[in-house]
Amino acid sequence: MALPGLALPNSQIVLSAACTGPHVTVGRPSRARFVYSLTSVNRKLIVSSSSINNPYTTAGGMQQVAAGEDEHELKLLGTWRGPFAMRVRLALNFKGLSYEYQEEDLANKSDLLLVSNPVNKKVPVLIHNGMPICESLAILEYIDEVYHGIGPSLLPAHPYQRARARFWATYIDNKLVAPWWKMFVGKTDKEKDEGTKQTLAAVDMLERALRECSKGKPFFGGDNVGYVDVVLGGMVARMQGTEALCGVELLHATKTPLLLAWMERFGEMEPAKVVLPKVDRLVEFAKMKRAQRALI
Ligand SMILES: N[C@@H](CCC(=O)N[C@@H](CS)C(=O)NCC(=O)O)C(=O)O
Repeated sequence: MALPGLALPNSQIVLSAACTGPHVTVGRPSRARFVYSLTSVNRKLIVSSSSINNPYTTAGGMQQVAAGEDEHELKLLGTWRGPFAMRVRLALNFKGLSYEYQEEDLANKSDLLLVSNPVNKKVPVLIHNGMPICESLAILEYIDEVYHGIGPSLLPAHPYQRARARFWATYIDNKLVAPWWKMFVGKTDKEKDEGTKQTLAAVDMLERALRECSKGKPFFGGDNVGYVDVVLGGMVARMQGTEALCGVELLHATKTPLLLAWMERFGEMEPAKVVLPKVDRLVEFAKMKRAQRALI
């Protein structure tokens, strides 16, 4: 697709944020880049690979960023197959924000990743006007605060509901994402069985959480996709691939009817559809990685 923008020196590209196509590739040959816009935010987007002001390593610290400022620059370092970067892409897409996406090779991390997240050296990292933000849940909150009033809010307005949403997001990380990994790559059958039991228990609990949080509406966030939806949304492809990868039926029409319907509904929404990996591709890749691990 042609880039509706103007190339500038020093790797800078100015785009109209009103680019309408779902995918605009801004290719530097070595790394995949991706700029996405769902709605036309009436602003200019500046995409740049210029210097990074790192609040984790420099005394300079974070500058105050005014929400709704006229120009912004968002770049996300991620990986297509992980749930953590995926939740950030989902959040950006649901809020209709344009961003540049850089796919990281985790076996050969870019200098930009290493300098942006020198502590954990992990993705995702969101770089906003040169300021890196690390840890997916912190990034989601940052996006929601800085772009308050642009697109739907992720976190609820009421502090109590906000606390509950954060609780379930942490629950998903600790009780679903981590055990799922154990179920998938456990070193022994015992470890895999433990992972499977814990994952299934988490799914049951999330069915109850969805019933309570949604109050009969389609999402954890109620009528709209919210914080917990995008956090769990990062796991959708893995959940859909679980049977093929682990031989376990994770969601069940009678045991977890709400979650099953949620997953289908979520996966069909345009902001999710354009970014969620194809399940077959994920399954094939994950099997290959697991086989490589077994040989080590
Ligand atoms: N708690 C982190 C987890 C991030 C994470 O584990 N990222 C993985 C990819 S899915 C990673 O970068 N791994 C590279 C490594 O461990 O070296 C978050 O929520 O952002």
